[in-house]
Amino acid sequence: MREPYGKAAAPRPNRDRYQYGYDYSSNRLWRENSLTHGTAKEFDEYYTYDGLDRLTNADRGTLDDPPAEGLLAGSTSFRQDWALDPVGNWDTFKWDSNGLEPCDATQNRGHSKANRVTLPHHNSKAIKAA
Ligand SMILES: [Ca+2]
Ligand SMILES: [Ca+2]
Repeated sequence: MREPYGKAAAPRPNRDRYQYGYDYSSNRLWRENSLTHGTAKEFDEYYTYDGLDRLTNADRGTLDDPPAEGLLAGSTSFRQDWALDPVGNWDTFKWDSNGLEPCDATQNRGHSKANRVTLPHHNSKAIKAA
């Protein structure tokens, strides 16, 4: 990169450097941030899919070696889960900041035959549908 007047810009250090792993269906199975390797929080991610190749889980933590083995036990620092109906609607969405039960947020939804959200619930508290 060059700045105006031909002055060379100083190279910027990388903030993140990612490597990825995929399955035979081209689903991303893991993401490793190699710049955080060996730190207290590595911010690697591991993903899970259902039989229709739909994302059902994303965990953040420290990947095992090899990464395809998943995250090291006890390293999970963030988690999201989706339970999907046959047409791909979220029946349940869970989100958690430390990866351990209980989840910080659980949202349950219902859907009409027209595929509209009819029953959103957040942490088991009903929210009036708009
Ligand atoms: Ca790592
Ligand atoms: Ca939790």
